[in-house]
Amino acid sequence: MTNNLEIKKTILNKIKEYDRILLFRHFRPDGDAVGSTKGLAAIIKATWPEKEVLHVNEDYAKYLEFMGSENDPVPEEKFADALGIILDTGDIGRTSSKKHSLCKEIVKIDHHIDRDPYGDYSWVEDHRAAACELVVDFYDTFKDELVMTKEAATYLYTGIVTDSGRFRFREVSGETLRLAGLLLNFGIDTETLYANLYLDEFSQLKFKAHVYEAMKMTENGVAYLYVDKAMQEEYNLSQEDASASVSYMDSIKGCLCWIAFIETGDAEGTIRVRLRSRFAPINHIAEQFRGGGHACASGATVYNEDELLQLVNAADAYIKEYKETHEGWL
Ligand SMILES: [Mn+2]
Repeated sequence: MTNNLEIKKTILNKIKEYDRILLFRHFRPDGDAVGSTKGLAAIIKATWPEKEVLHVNEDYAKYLEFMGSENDPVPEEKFADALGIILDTGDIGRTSSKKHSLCKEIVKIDHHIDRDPYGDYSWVEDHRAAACELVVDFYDTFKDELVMTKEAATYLYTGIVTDSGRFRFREVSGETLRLAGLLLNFGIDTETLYANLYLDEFSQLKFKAHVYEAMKMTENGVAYLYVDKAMQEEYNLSQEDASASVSYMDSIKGCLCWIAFIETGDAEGTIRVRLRSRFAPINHIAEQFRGGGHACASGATVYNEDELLQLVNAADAYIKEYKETHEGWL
């Protein structure tokens, strides 16, 4: 823990040292990516109003629009003397903008497995439920110096709530709840937050009904679904909406792994894969198909139906073996 205190002190000093701080997250953002960057930005701005704090992202997610804007126009000349902070991004190839390479120095703050160490200063704790949890821990460590606001607390709480599956995933610890509790005391409007997270468009519910019709199940309990372009058009789905379909399959008894294949419609025939599992870590399957991620939530890419079926078969064989060699799964 002393080590982490050292790196946290270093990061605090770096933030103090620079007049301009540029924040980056991973592309195709989720609530944690947006929450951790916007939350840290809000803390820095509240603590040091004279500092320039900007978000450098080249994409956005419509379903997170309620969290507000996070694409600041930043002219090239503003990078050379700036500190770049990249949050919630395990692999530097997945950043929301490549312009981080123009920054004078880079800080990495993340909770993914550190397979691709990067940055001049790196603080990674892969047991944390969310990158937002690290930002709240950072605030808590230096709370005599840092200013938390209701706005910052709301961003950070949103990230913890979304990345932990509403405090359901195994990474959730007593510390997660303590830090989330600390945020709640800043007066977060959780009723509005959860309305933003849960309300569905009518068409989305129709899509959900379709998912339950169309999903398939292998012999050993791998549920999977292919969301082709026609389906995405029929139900007016963004890529994020289509990817979200994976979570619709998460509560089937005896099914330890569920996978959504999303046709992107690009020239290469790219099919994006979302893998999820309960009890049995499945990221090694993702790694065999150009992907990776968390033990029970990972992503991969396949390029045709053959590869799609290979992946399903690999997952099925692994789940069969897992069930034969483990007890207590449901
Ligand atoms: Mn995250």
